[in-house]
Amino acid sequence: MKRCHHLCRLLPLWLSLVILSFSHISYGDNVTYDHRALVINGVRRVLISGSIHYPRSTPEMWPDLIQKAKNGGLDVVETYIFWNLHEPVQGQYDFEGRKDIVKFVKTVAEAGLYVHLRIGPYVCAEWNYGGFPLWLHFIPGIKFRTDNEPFKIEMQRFTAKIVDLMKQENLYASQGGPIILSQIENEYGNIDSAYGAAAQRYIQWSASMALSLDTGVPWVMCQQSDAPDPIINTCNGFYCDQFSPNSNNKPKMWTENWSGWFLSFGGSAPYRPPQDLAFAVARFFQRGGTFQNYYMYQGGTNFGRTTGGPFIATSYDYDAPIDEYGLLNQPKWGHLRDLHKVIKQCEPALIATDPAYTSLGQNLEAHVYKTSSGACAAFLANINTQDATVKFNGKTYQLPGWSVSILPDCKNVVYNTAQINSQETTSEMRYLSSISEGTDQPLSRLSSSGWSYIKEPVGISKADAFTRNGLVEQINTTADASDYLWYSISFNITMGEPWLVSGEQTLLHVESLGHVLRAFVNGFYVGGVMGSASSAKISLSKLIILNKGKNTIDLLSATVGLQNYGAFFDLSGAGVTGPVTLSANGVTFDLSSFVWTYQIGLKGQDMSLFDVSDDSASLWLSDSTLPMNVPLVWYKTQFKAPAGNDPVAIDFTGMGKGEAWINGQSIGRFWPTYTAPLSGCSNSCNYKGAYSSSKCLKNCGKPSQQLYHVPRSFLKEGANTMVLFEEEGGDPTKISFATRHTGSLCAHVSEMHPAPVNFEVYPELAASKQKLGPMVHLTCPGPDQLINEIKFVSFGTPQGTCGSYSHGKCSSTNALSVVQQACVGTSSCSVPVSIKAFGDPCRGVTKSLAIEATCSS
Ligand SMILES: *[C@@H]1O[C@H](CO)[C@@H](O)[C@H](O)[C@H]1NC(C)=O
Ligand SMILES: *[C@@H]1O[C@H](CO)[C@@H](O)[C@H](O)[C@H]1NC(C)=O
Ligand SMILES: *[C@@H]1O[C@H](CO)[C@@H](O)[C@H](O)[C@H]1NC(C)=O
Ligand SMILES: CC(=O)N[C@H]1CO[C@H](CO)[C@@H](O)[C@@H]1O
Repeated sequence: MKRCHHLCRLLPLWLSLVILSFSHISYGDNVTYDHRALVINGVRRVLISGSIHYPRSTPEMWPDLIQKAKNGGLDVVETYIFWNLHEPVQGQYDFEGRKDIVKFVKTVAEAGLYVHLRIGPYVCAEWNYGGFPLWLHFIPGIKFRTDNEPFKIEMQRFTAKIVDLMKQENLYASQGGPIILSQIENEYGNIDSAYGAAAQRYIQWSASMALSLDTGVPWVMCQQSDAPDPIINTCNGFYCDQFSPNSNNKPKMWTENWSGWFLSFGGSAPYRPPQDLAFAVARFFQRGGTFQNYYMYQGGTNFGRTTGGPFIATSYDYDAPIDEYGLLNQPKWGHLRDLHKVIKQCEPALIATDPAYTSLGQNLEAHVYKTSSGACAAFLANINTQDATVKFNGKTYQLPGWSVSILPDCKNVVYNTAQINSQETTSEMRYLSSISEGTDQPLSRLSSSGWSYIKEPVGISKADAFTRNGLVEQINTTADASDYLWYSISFNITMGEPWLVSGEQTLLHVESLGHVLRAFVNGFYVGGVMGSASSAKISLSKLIILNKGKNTIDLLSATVGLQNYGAFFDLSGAGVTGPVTLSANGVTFDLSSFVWTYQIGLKGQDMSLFDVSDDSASLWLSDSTLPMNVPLVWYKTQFKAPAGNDPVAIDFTGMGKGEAWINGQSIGRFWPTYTAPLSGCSNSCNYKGAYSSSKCLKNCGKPSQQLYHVPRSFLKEGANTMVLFEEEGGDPTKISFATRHTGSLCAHVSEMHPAPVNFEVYPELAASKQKLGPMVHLTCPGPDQLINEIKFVSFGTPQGTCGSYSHGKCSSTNALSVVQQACVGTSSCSVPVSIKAFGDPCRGVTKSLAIEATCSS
């Protein structure tokens, strides 16, 4: 692929298309690197990259996500390759549907972007078992991620398989395709000390194995300071400006810049302020970086049982610039787009030279890229949290705290990371009623009459159950064929046992490696416990009542995503490893080493109750006594898809924990009863100062995840079928549907310190700027939309954030009519922030203009 440089922008569109496609067929790109940058066809490049993982959205969503990435200023789309998706059974490959990596790479190419293919094949990624297929664990003598022959054979085979697949389709840049980079291994340097001397041999082997595959493009290893030449070692983190590669011949590359953070069941929702993310990116380019990748640019959804863990949530939104549903996360997306634009303006200077550093005071830094041919770009950073005034090249500049100003001509600030020019939009959920009728009124539920059910038996019900002496580790036993393993034991009692109180009561105590445990005694549910992302281990203690004669204890152990990170993560176990005891009066009876009966998975799974094409229809009961708030029930209903094209979500409020299928496709585990801790959140997070994954949290005390994405492509016209397995107990009639859409459009600009304006990004402001000073500019997000309502406007001292602005003490009285006149009925409008336009409601006070508007088509 050839990028469109200035020359081809001047050519008629058809001609440039011909040239582009001609070049695509005829030439390969020569991708190399040097000390400054990746070098494509002899030209050093500054590249902005973003992660979009193909299986976390759908092929129907890919073109739109990639176009939004391109509009956001990305040059490169990065994805991992997920081995366990593609080879669920050893030697049986699957590249269909969401797994169609070739189609994904071609879709990126069609948009004119490059691809960074991170093969791993260990990927971490909050993905089940870090991307490894479970069968790998059962290969005799295998040890993962070290100098171990059986492992290396499999790793090489799969890596070669992927490289061959790409080569067959001519997808490497060297063949004329979009792939300019590949990654081998992943963040091994973080944990390799645990593997001793073998770690080094393994890294050497990984490097030469990758190189032997002859992709014609460079390989990288991230977080691997000893990456052997010519593999480029790269940085992952919230900030990477202090990073340097291990050789002066390698460029400074940032392969994972965490745009937010992932969500866990039981955790609050992390977010990262756009000002801090922009600051981190600007600092990286300020200090010599030339390639940076957002992890994630669009996070998406962990469908099915793909989440890692334990306890990674189904939503993988990540507070990324494009949200889980594919809508722009504003103002983050726009603020970064503006940043990418200015970095591109600096590209000629950035690629030419290393930056020259001068101190402008304590924690005040200037870096200047200056070429002999006259190109000059400067970055001025204030790493303090207080605002500062600095002198640079004889001029005075205001630097807000914790910000970088970018001067693409070394004179004029056109971007500051702390000052957001991009308008803000809110994304909202619109609740729908009685889906079965397809109508569209707020906040109603599915009718209870629409549900049928099947009860999942407690304990052993399948013919393939088996017995073992003692307790078994769960993952070794189920090979992750299901989340569930039943542990069952029966015994006779006389009622004279010393571990019974008053002949019948005893304390049942169970120790488990996790992740969730539910106990049933003689068929009755006595209680459950769950672990958390920080500690999967659990123990259950319940007083139970036993009968004379035969008693049965059934323990249901469930996993919630297998471990994906850490040294030897593949060996961290799950399930009831004991002890399991009964006790009273200081006497303990240990059941651990007795004969237990085991059942892998559920009867309903074996019967494919989630599959709509099944022949179980006659088994579903639809009597008036729909079981509610009891564990182990399968529920089924039919519904009409919400009208329109807006993304769809299900609100599982009322349900406990389980998995949901729409027309046979799993949308993932639901668990609205697992709530975030009550504390640790703040209403507004100060972007100033170093960020960490626990710094900015929201949603405290609320369900970690209440809304679950249903891709439009899972739905069809007419009747759709939803099947739920409820493990804990819930009320399916409380379930509701919502669609996600862009709500209000907001902007808030001060008359005194407006954000610097880059006229290349906002050309419409160029004409008026000189005359009128600061402006508020609003544009409807949709192509055929017009501003239809001004929901809020204040010129004076308004407060609050988009969606909840309020008037301050000072407020102009004619603001509403001025803004209505300028904006209503237009697709975009500009309003000056000045007393000329609004009059002066409070002399001597610095005023600002805040507007919230809505658009309609
Ligand atoms: C690719 O580019 C490098 C450096 O720019 C150069 O040394 C090399 O000869 C080129 N290879 C081909 C095949 O053009
Ligand atoms: C319990 O007692 C019954 C008869 O009283 C016997 O058939 C059964 O095998 C015993 N079960 C166990 C687990 O000992
Ligand atoms: C699973 O079994 C293997 C071999 O039998 C053992 O080495 C490993 O520790 C077991 N895993 C767990 C988590 O117990
Ligand atoms: C060292 C570290 O925390 N690495 C994490 C970086 O972020 C990615 C994506 O969230 C994780 O997969 C890594 O574990």
